[in-house]
Amino acid sequence: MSRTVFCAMAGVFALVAATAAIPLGSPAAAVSDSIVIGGQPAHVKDSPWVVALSSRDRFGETRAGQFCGGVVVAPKKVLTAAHCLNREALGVDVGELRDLRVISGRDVLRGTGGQEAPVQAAWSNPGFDPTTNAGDLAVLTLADALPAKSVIPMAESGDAAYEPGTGAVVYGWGDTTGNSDYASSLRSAEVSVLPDSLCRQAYPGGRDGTYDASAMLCAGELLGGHDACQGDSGGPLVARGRLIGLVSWGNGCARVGSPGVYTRISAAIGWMPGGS
Ligand code: 4AZ
Repeated sequence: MSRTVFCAMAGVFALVAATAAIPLGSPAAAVSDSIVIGGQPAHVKDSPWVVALSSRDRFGETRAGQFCGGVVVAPKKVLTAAHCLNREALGVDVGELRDLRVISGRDVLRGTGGQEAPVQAAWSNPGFDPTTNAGDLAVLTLADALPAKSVIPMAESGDAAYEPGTGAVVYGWGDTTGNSDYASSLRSAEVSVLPDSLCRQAYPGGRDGTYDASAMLCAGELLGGHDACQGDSGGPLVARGRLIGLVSWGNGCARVGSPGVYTRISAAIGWMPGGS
């Protein structure tokens, strides 16, 4: 993960936790010249399916241990990115993470609203390819059910929500500037589903990664300016009231000509546990 494309804020924090306050390495370099992601405050009362993943053991108390986003797709089932849970991101195997929690119903990370649910089981897609980022999806099972109103439906293959030009919204507590200015309260940014051809062009392979339309979804703005960034990984991309993507990777954040790349939900419904 030393190439331009780097997606886990988790990795940054694990690094910081492990080595104290050293300057950020390649992740910061990847986004240091990016522009703001162009978001605005969002509220879980309007988007109750957005959750934060937390481990205070690994990432400290400052942001309630937040290191990635997630999304509730069934009362006991939360989707996130596989790269959020790998050893590189966490510094330990996810099975060793005793205090992995799903924070729901809370806008302000350090606030007391909502709840922190322990994770009963974590399943990471064994087919996830950390080199291309294809198949970047994991499923967390909660011991206790969240309210049914917290669940967002997943858009199946052929759903109009995947059509290029469709307006979509991405949510998270990630970096708002590309300079490690992490949000303390939930934010959202409006983007558009972009044609696969744009991401194929932007990410033809090699240094900036390889876009695979069968597993990934391209979204952003033609002129940049609105995007997900570090710390947003695993969080939802929503269009027409349905989940179409999970924040996965990109070249920096909000750069012209470097759209965001998302895990394509329709491609995973068939093989994710309990997906169909
Ligand atoms: C990340 O590091 C990350 N602009 C997430 C999304 C994007 C870039 C990086 C897309 O988690």
